Amino acid sequence: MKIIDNLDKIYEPFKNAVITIGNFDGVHIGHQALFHEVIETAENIGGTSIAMTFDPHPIRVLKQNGHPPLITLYEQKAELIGRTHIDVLICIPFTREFAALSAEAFVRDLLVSKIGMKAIVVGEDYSFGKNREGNIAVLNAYAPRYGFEVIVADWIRMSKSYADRISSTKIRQLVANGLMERAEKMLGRYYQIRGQVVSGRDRGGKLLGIPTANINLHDELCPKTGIYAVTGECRGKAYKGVANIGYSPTFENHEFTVEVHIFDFNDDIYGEKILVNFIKRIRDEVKFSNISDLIDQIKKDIAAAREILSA
Ligand code: RBF
Ligand code: MG
Repeated sequence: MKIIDNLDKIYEPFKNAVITIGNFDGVHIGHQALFHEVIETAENIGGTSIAMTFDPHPIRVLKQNGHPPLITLYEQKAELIGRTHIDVLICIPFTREFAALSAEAFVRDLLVSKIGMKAIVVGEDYSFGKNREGNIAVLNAYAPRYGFEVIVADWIRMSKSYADRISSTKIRQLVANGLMERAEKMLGRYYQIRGQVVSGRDRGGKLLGIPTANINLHDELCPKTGIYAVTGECRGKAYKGVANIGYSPTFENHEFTVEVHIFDFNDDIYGEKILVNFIKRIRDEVKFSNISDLIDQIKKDIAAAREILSA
């Protein structure tokens, strides 16, 4: 997949461009279905399959405060879109100026003239452009004028029920509630966070005999506090482990941490990048009245996680 993150680097229109546009937060199975429709349409007309997305996420630019945490930051999003075998990812640096573009200017000047769009694949509720004035009816009106086809893809649902539509909002709620297996079904993969290993309180290894890698999260969605069976990757090597997200209430300072105890592992990985896949939530965090009860419980968690991960 070719990645273009600057529109000035598009020197000529793509051949028979088939395009889908969105934030694609999570690159869930609904998004994946859109990409496959784009790829198939492009194959039929000997064209180029293109996904267009935005970074930063438009709501971060347009809303002053309070945007939902993201399921996928740009790096992972680009990686997941690449796996679908889309030919080109165009990432638009989203600015207020870009947001002010009218729907017609966006379609005519950018999509048709610059990119060479011959077909656009959109979900049923697609809207775009300044004040979201563009929608499917608008696209259908422009289609004959500017010479492209509009393909509306059905929502992907988990069941036949309308309420069972897959959406990034639902996945955020599932993750925030620790319902990792349900999130996994909608994502088509495990929910993953990425971060850097930072130095912790040095309490896990020394006091409890259970070392943990503390992870510095950026702006991603964090699963509900609690204990989880996890897998992951660090230094290109796969691992299994158990994660704790929360405040370690047994201790005084109640500092929020995301930490992973990696099985059969003792390397120094401070500063390294780590990926963590959340497989299943095991329990809530508990305040223990003494450290040896905490250690006993963590040993049980490790056994439970090993069992879950061996299945
Ligand atoms: N701390 C608590 O206060 N209560 C817990 O229930 C608890 N469960 C944990 C489970 C696992 C699998 C791990 C790795 C840690 C847990 N911790 C818990 C956090 C523990 O106190 C922390 O790792 C050490 O204090 C080191 O920072
Ligand atoms: Mg630690």
